[in-house]
Amino acid sequence: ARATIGLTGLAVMGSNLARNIASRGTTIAVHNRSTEKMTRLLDEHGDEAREQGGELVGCESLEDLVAAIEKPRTVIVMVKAGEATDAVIEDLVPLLEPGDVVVDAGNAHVDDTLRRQSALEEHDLHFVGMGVSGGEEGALNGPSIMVGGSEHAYANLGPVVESIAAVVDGTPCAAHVGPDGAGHFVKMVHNGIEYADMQLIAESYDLLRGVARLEPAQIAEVFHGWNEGDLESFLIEMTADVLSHTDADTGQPFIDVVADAAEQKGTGRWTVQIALDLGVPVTGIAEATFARSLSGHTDQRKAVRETFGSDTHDVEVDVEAFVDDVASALYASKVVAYAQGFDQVMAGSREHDWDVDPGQLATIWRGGCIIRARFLDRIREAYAENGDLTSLLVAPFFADAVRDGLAAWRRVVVIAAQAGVPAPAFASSLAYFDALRRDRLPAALVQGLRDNFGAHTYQRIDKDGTFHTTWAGDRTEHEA
Ligand code: NBP
Repeated sequence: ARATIGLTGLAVMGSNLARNIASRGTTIAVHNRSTEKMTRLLDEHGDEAREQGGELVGCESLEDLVAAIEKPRTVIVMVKAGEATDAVIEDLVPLLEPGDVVVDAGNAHVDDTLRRQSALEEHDLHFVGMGVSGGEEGALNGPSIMVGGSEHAYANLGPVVESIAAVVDGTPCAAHVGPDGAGHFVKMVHNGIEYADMQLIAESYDLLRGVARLEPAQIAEVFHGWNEGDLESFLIEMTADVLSHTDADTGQPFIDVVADAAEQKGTGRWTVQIALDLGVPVTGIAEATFARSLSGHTDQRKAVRETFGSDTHDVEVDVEAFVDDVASALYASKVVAYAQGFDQVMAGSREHDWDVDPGQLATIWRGGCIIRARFLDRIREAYAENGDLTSLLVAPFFADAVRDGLAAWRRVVVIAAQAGVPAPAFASSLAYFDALRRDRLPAALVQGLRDNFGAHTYQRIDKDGTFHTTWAGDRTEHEA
């Protein structure tokens, strides 16, 4: 059987993606470095694929894989990110012919994607950086897929990915978001937003526990309720699930037996690093990434705890009102996190000439991916109303939401500080909002200082030009 597409790398993500593709009636050639994973996939799921009208064609070598696919060939690489991906691409290139397409479906840094794309271009091969979100479950039942690459590459790949993606309101959560690095870039920012969203949820939990003194099971109920309203999202639903879980060994709430050091694989860090280069203040994602780093600094945490004590201060709150305030603070901070993430997507798009459509992105993030939420529909609507939004914060729907929640947002940040419960993402999102709306920023003072110690010059609000004051001399102003 001639396969429509091929896939190498049959760990959990690759196998599930291959099964999903076959389940749509597509014939897919499959390969893995160690053959055993390939034979197991065929043994366990080969019949099921045939019953669904598709087929998994097992291949023992990359040569066999390439030979099994219709030309021009599309080969998905779903191996460990980094060196393994380079090694597989290097082995594939001599086996392919001009016009063939190599798809990296792992999480890659945009610089790696651009490098691989140029290298393959020299062989007249097309390279696609494809972001796949939704974890293992999504890969099997419907992920969100962000494709970066040429029109030629999307011609064959597009129908396959659109057939396996999650579907919301009849629209598949898969799209060609732009050329070369665009797919991996937006997937990276997606993960960055996911970091911020999870941190905001974690701070909400901590406040409900540390200030309102609710138990994990009660907090699970609160999240359960939130999931019925505007905050409805996969992560909120999953939070209720994790918080209501009881550890089988100890009978304790699961949340109390998990080590409180959050790990990371790198996409959040990349988002922040690239944001610094682009000059985009993604403060929510940065706080979330730093919060994970801080949690792992066990020695420092111990030393500071032993020096200052770990007590929190009792702050009198009406529990029901406080729960509502935290929900408002969470929503408003979430608007900031997404506004910043979309700003970064658009800054990257301008930098690389990708022409990414933010409305399309919100559309394909509505289902399948980890940040899927009712919220994304509102973002899609906001960009449909105005494609040139300066910030999501000023889209009428979100502006109203922030206005309505502002007093509560401030109360929550104040109470967090009074109680001694850290809420870095809540606090910095509020500071970001206040900084953007402030009439005069103290940046004027920073600029004055820079001119004083380093003759870095300044501009004036009342006339054009660049100026320097002779601070050490007669303090006269000169046009620089
Ligand atoms: P892993 O990231 O654990 O990678 C395991 C696969 O890489 C196996 O097929 C392994 O082959 C293969 N491999 C390695 Br390791 N080194 C190789 C080499 N030098 N040559 C050929 N093959 C090599 O698998 P995963 O968790 O399924 O993730 C796959 C990709 O998907 C990653 O890039 C990840 O970033 C991305 N991703 C993962 C998730 C998730 O939720 N896990 C979500 C979204 C994206 P072997 O069997 O012979 O060792």
